Amino acid sequence: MDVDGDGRLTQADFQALAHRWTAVGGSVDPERLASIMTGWWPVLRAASDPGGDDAVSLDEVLRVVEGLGDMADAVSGTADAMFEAIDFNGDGLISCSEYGALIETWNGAPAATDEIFPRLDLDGDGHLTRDEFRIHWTEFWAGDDPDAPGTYVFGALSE
Ligand SMILES: [Ca+2]
Ligand SMILES: [Ca+2]
Ligand SMILES: [Ca+2]
Repeated sequence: MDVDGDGRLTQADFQALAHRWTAVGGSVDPERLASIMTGWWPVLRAASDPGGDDAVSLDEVLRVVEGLGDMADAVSGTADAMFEAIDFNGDGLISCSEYGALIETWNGAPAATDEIFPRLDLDGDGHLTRDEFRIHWTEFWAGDDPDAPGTYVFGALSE
């Protein structure tokens, strides 16, 4: 999420993310997607930046994730909106190549997904359903199991 790489989250990071996502152009309304992405910022700031310096550090983010609370709606809303944005052919499923576009949009650069996609595709039918995606997305934000497939929902971990 730290789009400008300065080690903290600010409103500018979320605006840049929203811009990336509205450029993707799947089946979702771009304005809805942008409002969901930029909508993370006030929630995150309210929950984690009581000092009010308009920036959120990694430690502060992790504290919010510990007690997800008000973030739960933002998290599930984002999962659905991303799913629709990345489902380019509108068949209600995410293919391996569509998943690759998701990872590229989040990270701002292409990344290999051939090894990760099969882990996320729980029933091995070659697609992620909306339910599969929600499971992984929620696991990423709220789960405690580092070996769960959802750990890789954003792609491979950095070395
Ligand atoms: Ca930043
Ligand atoms: Ca699709
Ligand atoms: Ca599947």
